[in-house]
Amino acid sequence: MSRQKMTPSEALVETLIAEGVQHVFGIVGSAFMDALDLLPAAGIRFVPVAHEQAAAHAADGMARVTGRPQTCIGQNGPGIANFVSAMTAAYWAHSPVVALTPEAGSMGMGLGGFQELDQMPMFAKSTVYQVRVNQPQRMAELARRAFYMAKNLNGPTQLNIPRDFFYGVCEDDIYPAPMIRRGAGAMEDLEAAATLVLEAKAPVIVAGGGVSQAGAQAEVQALAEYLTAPVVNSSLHNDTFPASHALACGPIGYCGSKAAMRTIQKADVVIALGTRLGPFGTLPQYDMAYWPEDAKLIQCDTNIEVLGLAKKADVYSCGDVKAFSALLAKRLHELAPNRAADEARQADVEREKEIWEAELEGWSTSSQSAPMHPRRFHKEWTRALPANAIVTTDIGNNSSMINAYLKFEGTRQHVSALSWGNCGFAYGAALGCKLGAPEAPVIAFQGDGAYGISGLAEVMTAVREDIPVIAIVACNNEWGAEKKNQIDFYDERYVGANLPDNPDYAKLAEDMGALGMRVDHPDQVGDAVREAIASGRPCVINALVQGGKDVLAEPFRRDALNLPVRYLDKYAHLNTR
Ligand SMILES: Cc1ncc(C[n+]2csc(CCOP(=O)(O)OP(=O)(O)O)c2C)c(N)n1
Ligand SMILES: [Mg+2]
Repeated sequence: MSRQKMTPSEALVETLIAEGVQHVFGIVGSAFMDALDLLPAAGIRFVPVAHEQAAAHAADGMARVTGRPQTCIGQNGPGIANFVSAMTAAYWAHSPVVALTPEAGSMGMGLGGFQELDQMPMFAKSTVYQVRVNQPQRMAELARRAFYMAKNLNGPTQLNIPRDFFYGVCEDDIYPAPMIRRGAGAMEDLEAAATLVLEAKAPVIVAGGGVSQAGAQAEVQALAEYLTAPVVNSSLHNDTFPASHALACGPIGYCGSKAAMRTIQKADVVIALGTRLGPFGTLPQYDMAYWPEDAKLIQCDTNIEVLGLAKKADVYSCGDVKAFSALLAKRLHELAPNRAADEARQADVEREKEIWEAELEGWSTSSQSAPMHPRRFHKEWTRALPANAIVTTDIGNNSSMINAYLKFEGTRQHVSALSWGNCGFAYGAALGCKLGAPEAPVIAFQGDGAYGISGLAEVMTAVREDIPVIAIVACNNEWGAEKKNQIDFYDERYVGANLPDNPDYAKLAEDMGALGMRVDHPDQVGDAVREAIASGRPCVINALVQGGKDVLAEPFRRDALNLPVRYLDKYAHLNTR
């Protein structure tokens, strides 16, 4: 488009079109009526939600499955404040969400008018870029910049728009922001990595979220096969390496795969691809301090900020993991063309996997009870998923347990709350995933507590907007993950940890116009999942599972809790016995 006369609302909407945006998630508000009015004619679907948090989660989920920036919008003040938690989830997930945040009008700002709050500070630490449109004429330029930064810094951005700046006249040339290629990083770093890897006896690859985002699975696989290097997924990224591959060990981290953790424990060189190696995913698990402190470390990431952040490495490379993996494999072939496959290592990986699978099976099969043993349930529902299923996962004890069961062959299939760890993530994210990948069954998995935070209300959104996501609610009548802390540290004194008298979420779903199913026996689970997928309707599976100390998995933050110490007499009975 050459320069044309248009309004700022038109400039914004035309920029969305140029960026390939087809959906805007939000709740209607006077602050952006003028732009909203254009969306249908622009071919952009406005997707109204029940709470703005879900709008930002949906944009995040959609961005994660499509790899393209996605948007949310809301009313200035309270509507935009409702984005904060979800934007932070997107920030730590490196997800390109562009939040369009109308704010109080420029002439009234600072007077304490209606719905007024400075909207920049609240996103300062959860965006990679934020800008306030300071002149209506700059709408297209600054909107394009918000997309440029979201794409190239791979994270959420904020375009803050005083509400009167939707009106006026501008002259604009509309075009999409460029995507800048990074390449494989510096050649010196690649050479140093090749040298280290060739000396290694037991290299192990950590495939992080960046592998999925960069579409680097094939390159990582070729590298792994050349080296006979086992591959572990970083925590909550079970979709970064095909689970059925002979070298795939599963995820390290909380409730992950013991095979992966025992394998990385033996590494002499770790090749960390697209991961910050944060504490969330490298802390001891199952009483196993598995991180190989003495191993050499090669870390490649496109984001310079995460290099060396959590672990000191021997070689850093700031590059695209896809290009880096391909070029590293090519260089290794040149340096050692006749390297043979390491059969002993392959056999070791197979042995570790067999041991772990047998142990997990032992935890998961014995019970036939109703309500179900949670692990038995997780085995059944994960087994019933088709290969192309996308699963969004929440935070909680059950949401963590499933890390050992969720297996994926492709990328962009595991969409989790990651290190922001907010209960109430899964359902909103699933709405966006489904719109981004309509052909894939999308499952939102969460506990009953998390479901109450935001999933429940958003079933209305799924029905109204005909977005057939399937919620699985692990109903154990407790905030299990936190209850486990009260079990282990507070002598089973439960404060706020129980959820008595839960309603039947299946019936509630039916009332809201969705399909509702209630399962309480393992034999019902597979059929329920298959029926839900076949129905093509929004569906809620209320799964009654056992809770309490006999079944809850170990707490995650054991490292961060102390046993209680009380000095005042009135609290003396609360001392650890
Ligand atoms: C928004 C938010 N509030 C509170 C917490 C603290 N928290 C972490 S896990 C958890 C319990 C989750 O319970 P539920 O969703 O029922 O799953 P369960 O642990 O029972 O499987 C809570 C309250 C959190 N992570 N996020
Ligand atoms: Mg629960």
